[in-house]
Amino acid sequence: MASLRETLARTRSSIFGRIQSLLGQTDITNETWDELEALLLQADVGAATTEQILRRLKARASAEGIVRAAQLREALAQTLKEMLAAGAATPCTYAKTRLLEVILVVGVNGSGKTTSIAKLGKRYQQHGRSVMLAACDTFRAAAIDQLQIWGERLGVPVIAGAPNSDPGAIAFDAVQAAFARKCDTLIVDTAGRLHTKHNLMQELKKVHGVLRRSVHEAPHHTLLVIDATNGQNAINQAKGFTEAVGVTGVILTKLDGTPKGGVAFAITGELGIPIRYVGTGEKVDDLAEFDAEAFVQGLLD
Ligand SMILES: Nc1nc2c(ncn2[C@@H]2O[C@H](COP(=O)(O)OP(=O)(O)OP(=O)(O)O)[C@@H](O)[C@H]2O)c(=O)[nH]1
Ligand SMILES: [Mg+2]
Repeated sequence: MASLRETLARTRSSIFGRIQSLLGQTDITNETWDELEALLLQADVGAATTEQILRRLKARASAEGIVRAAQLREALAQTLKEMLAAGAATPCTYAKTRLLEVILVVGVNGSGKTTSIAKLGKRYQQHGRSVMLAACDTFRAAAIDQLQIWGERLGVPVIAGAPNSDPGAIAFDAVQAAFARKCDTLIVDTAGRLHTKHNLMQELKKVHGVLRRSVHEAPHHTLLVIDATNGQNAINQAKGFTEAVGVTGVILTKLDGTPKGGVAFAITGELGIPIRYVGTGEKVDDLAEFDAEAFVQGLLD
């Protein structure tokens, strides 16, 4: 299992490392600010969030009478942590608070939904939860197989239907099966889709609606899986999914091997959606609970 620090190596070495060297033994000049802005943009932090970070940092520097670039390091770390906390994340909890907890997982094609579901399933199991998976990606036969293979490996039941069957009907069956078998956690896989495809987003709304009508307050979590390598595109995707089904949290995948880890700041800064988990590799244990402090340290240390 890769550590968060290892996972962030590319983002750190390519860009945040340069931010660290920029903040060296010199006085702060206009160039310092310009450079910092350029580097944050390169790290996929996004224009709006970069502007926000700089505004806060300048206010902090002025309030604290900071004149040396090196002194900005700590102030920057603090500001970045605040930006990540903007999503107001309450910590992940695995305590059983209801009969059946429903987690709906959505996102564009290939973002890492099915793999993340296996990782989540294992995590919930490790906390003593009894997990069931629902294969509501009926679009590809291989997608059903993929989830079933994960189910076998984890030893958790998978509710699936025939390829091309109605995903809403599978969602309905899965809820009934979860109650019948006294499972307390149902994780629902969905087909990858572009946020711009109206009919597919309608289909996703249907699945969401079935869950909402079948279990009190469900889905209790709607997790959007975002591939960090998509950088700024991820922001528009997130907006589309949030408008369609409401997103309560993000799983940021493939942070390993990308220099675009700065997109985390854009997700919380621009969208206000908390990042819940980070994908740190392809294996079932390669999932970390998101921790703003550790994330910023992993980028700047
Ligand atoms: N390096 C790395 N690879 C990942 C991570 N998460 C998923 N992957 C890989 O990304 C690829 C796609 O993962 P899937 O889980 O099938 O993605 P999906 O969103 O379910 O795809 P569709 O169902 O086709 O929309 C696979 O090769 C995964 O192993 C991660 O955190 N890091
Ligand atoms: Mg999938």
